[in-house]
Amino acid sequence: MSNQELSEMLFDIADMLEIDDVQWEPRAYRKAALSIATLPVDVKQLYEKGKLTEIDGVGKSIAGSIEEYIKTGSMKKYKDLKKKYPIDFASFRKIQGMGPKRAYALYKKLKVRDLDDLRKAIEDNKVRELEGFGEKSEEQLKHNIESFSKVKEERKMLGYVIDYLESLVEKLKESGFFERVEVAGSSRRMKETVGDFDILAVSGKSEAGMDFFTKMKEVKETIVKGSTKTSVKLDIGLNCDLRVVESRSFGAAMQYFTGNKSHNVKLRKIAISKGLKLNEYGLFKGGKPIAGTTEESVYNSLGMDLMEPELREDTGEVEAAQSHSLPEIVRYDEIQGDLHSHTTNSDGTNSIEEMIEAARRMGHKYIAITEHSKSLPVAKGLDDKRFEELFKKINKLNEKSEIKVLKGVELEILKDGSLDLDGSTLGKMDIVIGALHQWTKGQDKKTLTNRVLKAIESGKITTIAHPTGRMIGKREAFDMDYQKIFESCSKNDVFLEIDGFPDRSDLPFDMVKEAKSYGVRFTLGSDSHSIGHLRFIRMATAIARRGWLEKDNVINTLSYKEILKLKR
Ligand code: DGT
Ligand code: CA
Ligand code: CA
Repeated sequence: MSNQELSEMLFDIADMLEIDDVQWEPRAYRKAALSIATLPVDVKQLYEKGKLTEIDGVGKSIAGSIEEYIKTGSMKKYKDLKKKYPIDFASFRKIQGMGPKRAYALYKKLKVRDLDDLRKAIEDNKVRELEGFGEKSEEQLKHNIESFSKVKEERKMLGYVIDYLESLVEKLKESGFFERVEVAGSSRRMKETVGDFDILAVSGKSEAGMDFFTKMKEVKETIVKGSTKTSVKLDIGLNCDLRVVESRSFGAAMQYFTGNKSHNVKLRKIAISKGLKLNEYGLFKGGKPIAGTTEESVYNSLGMDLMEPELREDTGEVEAAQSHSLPEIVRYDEIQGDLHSHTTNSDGTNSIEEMIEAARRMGHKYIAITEHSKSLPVAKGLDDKRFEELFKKINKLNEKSEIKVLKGVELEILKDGSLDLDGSTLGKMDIVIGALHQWTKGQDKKTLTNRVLKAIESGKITTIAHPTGRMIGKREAFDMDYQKIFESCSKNDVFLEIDGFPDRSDLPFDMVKEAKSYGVRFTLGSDSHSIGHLRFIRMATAIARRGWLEKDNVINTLSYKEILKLKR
């Protein structure tokens, strides 16, 4: 049993309970499923240590089901439901517009069980005839299947799998077969989605090392196995390449396999122009190696400064490294706290005390609690009165705690650009995050842009939440005049958020770089809805770094006191 299999089962149960109109339980199962999918350790190990309920979202009842599955290889609740609903929910979950209830309607009326059945039914124009579907929604489904089921399912969001990757690397290091093990590829560049993992190693016992690798419990299937390169399929559905290289070539190999490809192509051209040859084995002059042990030696010998992997996207970093004008990008350890989070007061699943304690353990100096506002009832948004109560509580907590809580809101920007709460409560807040969650589909580019501009110019908001609204693999960015928005943010000293929640990763890094050129500053937020999400601040920081941000461009590098002084 892999974590991935178990997680899919729990997601399935959630979907089937939703069809049965069961309240609350689907949400609980989804939460547990998500935690398990991204757990860096084997669930079975936790079970053996009696620690199942320490998994975020796993209470007694779900723990019982997991135990049953580990012991007997089957889960009664799952089996019973599956008898009623023999549907491939896992595939449908990847397609927008195919929630469990629609999947069930298609099954009941057309015997659609999986993606192939669905494609056929659409081809035969049968879906449009069903109640609640129609021609338009049939076409929409067709589009969604085409655009997302093929490409996107092969890439994974790094935020969900980075802990897993790091624990894999840790195990390789501890095996004793390798002198060095390092992550390369898109994961090293901290790209928000990754197509596969690339790991580089140095080993005097590479045959044995590769044996160890292919026998790891995370490995589902070996694709190719050799003493210098082995590729496997992992249980989380990603491939992983492990390459063993010579110590003297390690720097050149790290450079090459970190990429990206077009960054490499540029480097190779520069080498050629200097009469040199660059490849994954080193930098050569007339067949003689002149650099390659370290990455720095490779870059320096090409007349360039060494740069952080996050910058290597061929967006000007090669030229900047040549002219010694690389930005000094913000460091992970310069981030003092998290500026976007939720608790059980709105749609989060941990209490404020639990969130604070978890943030403290991470080393944060502060955390902003930014609950939703009243016009977002699906997220249990708060009105003025409830915010006032919450702030009284926060003031009390702040008195005795070393980690400070910033009082905030994720405030609905209403249909016409006005704000969801009035001045007096807003005045008591340390951070006001304006957000678009509703009425965006019906508005054209100009209307949507003006709506955001009005909020920026109100003088009442600190920052704009997840500015493009995109959801990776699910929803495109809003069509807005972003240049105007950047200009106005800069003029009014309103910040833009970099939301590190993996599905959002918003602003995207290329837009961060563009906004920076307008003089915009940024707030970083994990957008946590539970303590397990707090780790996504790292992903927000990665995007900041990929967008060339320096310490001064990022509000989270300020102390609690300095942030309070920013209040308008
Ligand atoms: P991914 O896996 O799609 O998320 O992205 P990467 O960047 O990890 O790409 P991958 O795994 O195909 O290859 C790892 C690195 O190897 C890549 O970043 C640069 C280098 N590389 C791969 N193919 C080529 C190539 O054709 N030419 C050059 N110069 N470098 C390449
Ligand atoms: Ca890769
Ligand atoms: Ca690869």
